[in-house]
Amino acid sequence: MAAKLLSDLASGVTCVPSNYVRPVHDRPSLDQVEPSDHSIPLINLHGFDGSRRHEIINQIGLACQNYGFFQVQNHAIEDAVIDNMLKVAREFFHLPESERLKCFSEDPLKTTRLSTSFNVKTEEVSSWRDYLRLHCYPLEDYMHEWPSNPPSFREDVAEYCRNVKGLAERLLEAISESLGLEKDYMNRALGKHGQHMAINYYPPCPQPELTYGLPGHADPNVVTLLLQDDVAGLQVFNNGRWVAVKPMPHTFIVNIGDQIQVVSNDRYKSVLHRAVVNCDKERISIPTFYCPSYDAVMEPAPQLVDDHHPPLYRRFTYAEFYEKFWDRGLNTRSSLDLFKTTSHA
Ligand SMILES: O=C(O)CCC(=O)C(=O)O
Repeated sequence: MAAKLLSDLASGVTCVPSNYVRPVHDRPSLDQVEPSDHSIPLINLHGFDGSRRHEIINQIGLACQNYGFFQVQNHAIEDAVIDNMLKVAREFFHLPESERLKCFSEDPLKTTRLSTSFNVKTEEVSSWRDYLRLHCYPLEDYMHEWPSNPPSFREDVAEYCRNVKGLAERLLEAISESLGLEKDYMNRALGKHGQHMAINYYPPCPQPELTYGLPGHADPNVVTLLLQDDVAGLQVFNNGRWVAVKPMPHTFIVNIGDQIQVVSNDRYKSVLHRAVVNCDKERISIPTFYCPSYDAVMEPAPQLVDDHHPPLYRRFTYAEFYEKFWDRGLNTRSSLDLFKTTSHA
């Protein structure tokens, strides 16, 4: 039987199978990527609830305007919570195939599932990635579906999720304030809130110049907090070029998603990013996608609309947006285009 997961195929191949090979015009061009140690702003959150709040909000506002991405340190999440998350993620992907496959599904509507590439039902070329996708809020609704092997999986991941939720809410306060909105504006716009995570596993790849871990895409949600191990792979599109992000231990990489672009009426842009792979090392990255609940109604904040800044997007429910995102696949043309007001489409 053919392997369902890339990790069970990758170790036995010396060339990239043809269904992973991108057309020549759509390859990573790794020699043209900007290798930078200071690729995206690094923001120290120490003092956010006290003396440095104003300064931090300014830094976050500038990062959202100029990059759509930033990194945060001193975020108050303990190192042990992060280390346990990365450890249990690696242990999961090292389990025997038969054990991992218990969670396998190609149905994007399933709230806990292991899959491969992005959307195997709709895409033409596959991506060099396996992933475990979990819904994580409210925890008590989903935890019982999660893998029970490794034995500490549920406990370690739940602890991580609680911590990341707290950080996401504080960042959303900062982003709201940086736009001149009330600090709870964004949190209120999300309805009952949603939180999903992916545990991405990128096996070593014999020809990384031919394929992607994930091709360029913008995130459909509100804000993403990415944790990665010590292997580089994330690249961010900035000023017309791809910039490699150097991994830093216990640091989160934050990017604003399409819904902040909508609420901010395009003051902040949801930016393209991608993951590339390498010949030698497996890589793990763990994005937490902080989302509106499916019934939340998204639209530009009325305070950011006036005669000079007409609304650029129509009202829609997040369910409507999310469905379009999965159906379209990871195209570089954003799903946002489908929700523009007619005069700006
Ligand atoms: O692996 C990475 O660094 C990027 C992951 C990502 O963009 C995603 O899962 O949507």
